[in-house]
Amino acid sequence: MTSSIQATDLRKALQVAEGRGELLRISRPVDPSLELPSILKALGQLPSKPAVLFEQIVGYPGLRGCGGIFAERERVADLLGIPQDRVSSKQTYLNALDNPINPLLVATGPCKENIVTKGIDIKQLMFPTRGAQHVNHDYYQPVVILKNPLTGQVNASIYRACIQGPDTVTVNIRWNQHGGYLLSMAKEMGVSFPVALCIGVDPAIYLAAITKAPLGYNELGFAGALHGTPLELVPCETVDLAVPAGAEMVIEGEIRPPYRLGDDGPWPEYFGYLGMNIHPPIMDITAVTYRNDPINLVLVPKTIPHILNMGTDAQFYRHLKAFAGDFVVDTRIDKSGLHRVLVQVKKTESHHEGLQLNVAYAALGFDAWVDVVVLVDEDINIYDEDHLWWAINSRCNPARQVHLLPEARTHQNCPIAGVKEMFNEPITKGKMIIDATIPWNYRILEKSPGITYFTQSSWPDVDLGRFLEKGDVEKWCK
Ligand SMILES: Cc1cc2nc3c(=O)[nH]c(=O)nc-3n(C[C@H](O)[C@H](O)[C@H](O)COP(=O)(O)O)c2cc1C
Ligand SMILES: [Mn+2]
Repeated sequence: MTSSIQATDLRKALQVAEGRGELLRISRPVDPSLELPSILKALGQLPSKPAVLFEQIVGYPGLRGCGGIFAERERVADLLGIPQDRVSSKQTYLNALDNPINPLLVATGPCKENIVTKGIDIKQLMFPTRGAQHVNHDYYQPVVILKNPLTGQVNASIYRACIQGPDTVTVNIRWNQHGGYLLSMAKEMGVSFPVALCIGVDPAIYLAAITKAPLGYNELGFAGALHGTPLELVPCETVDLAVPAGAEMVIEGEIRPPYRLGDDGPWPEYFGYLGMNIHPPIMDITAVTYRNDPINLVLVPKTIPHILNMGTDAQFYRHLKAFAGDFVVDTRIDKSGLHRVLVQVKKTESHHEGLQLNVAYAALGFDAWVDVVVLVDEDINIYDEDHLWWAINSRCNPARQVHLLPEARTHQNCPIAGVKEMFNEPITKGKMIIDATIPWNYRILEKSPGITYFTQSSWPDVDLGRFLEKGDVEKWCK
């Protein structure tokens, strides 16, 4: 079932989910600190995961929360108007990334229904969440809009915000993200760095914001291209930035000289561990604008999944295709909690032997977080964990086909490497290639004509209806 509504803001996205019969409305009061993420966690365990709208938030009359919007692949495809099929959805994504549509600046929009510039107490205006047990700060998960202080080039990404005071939050802008580069430019120039935190926006903006594009690329143009029309932006009230007109809430502010640092952490990081205590820059809030009865979209890693990494998936596919063409059949990244990538290759001639390892090296070069590469043949389903392990156990001789590589930079969220950051050591760990492809000489070695040592057992198809009683067919063959 495909929706005819274009999900160009969060409310339309919820309508699309409702139209698909996939919006769960919870009308009983829910405490946003720990109860709300716990409900997301429980919903995340269900075989088919709904989007959820929390209609009553304890302590916040009129405000609502939502989650789980991006938990199901089919729903996301519908929200973004992209194909269900994995390979063609990658292509659609890449076409949009390569052909961005610049946003359109309009005078005003729903996010200006309420404007607060005085006596701001952010925690009164929007409920935050703690996200998990043992967390002692309050957080938002906004789309963060920034500008290059020299060129004016816009950047959009998700960096979490942690409440520090009534009108201050930290923004977890790490030095190695685009926000970090731009902030260090502002620091060098000694100027204030304007920031807009957008809570509850169009699904395409969330997808674009977590997409790793080249520095200088405006992710908002990519979001527009996914819709096929420019995004509508409105100017901020107090800083020189423009934000999505349909945002549920926008928190405007500045990171100002002398660029104070605050306290954030632990937070339930995407790797599945409570993160470190860190000290991101403090943003002074200068204005808050919001729609009537604003809705907060809550994203807590490891509660209900989101498949927003489909963009990185597509970029990884292109990365390996560019290197090895048709030898690479399909790829899959599994960043969340595993830092693993899966690569399906097809050996069709003797010269292909060994090329799978070059592909694996290229995979390791995609990004520093790639720690494990698993190589499989074209008949292995990389989306089926059992099938993958069957290939690893039956086609990979670990003494020869597992390759351990020296330590190199990885992601700070991997605890066995990230903890080193606390001791001022490099965030490094070893890398591993698991080559579960059948070696070429084994692949072609025949026991008898047409039968190799790796020919799988097979049976002809049978129509059980010819052998079973009608009642048994109904009972067993549904
Ligand atoms: C829910 C969520 C929260 C995130 N929080 C952060 C964060 O706090 N800090 C960070 O550096 N990246 C965070 N990310 C990842 C970035 O959004 C992602 O790496 C993005 O590509 C960065 O954009 P940039 O390349 O423009 O810097 C988060 C992603 C998601 C989905
Ligand atoms: Mn960027």
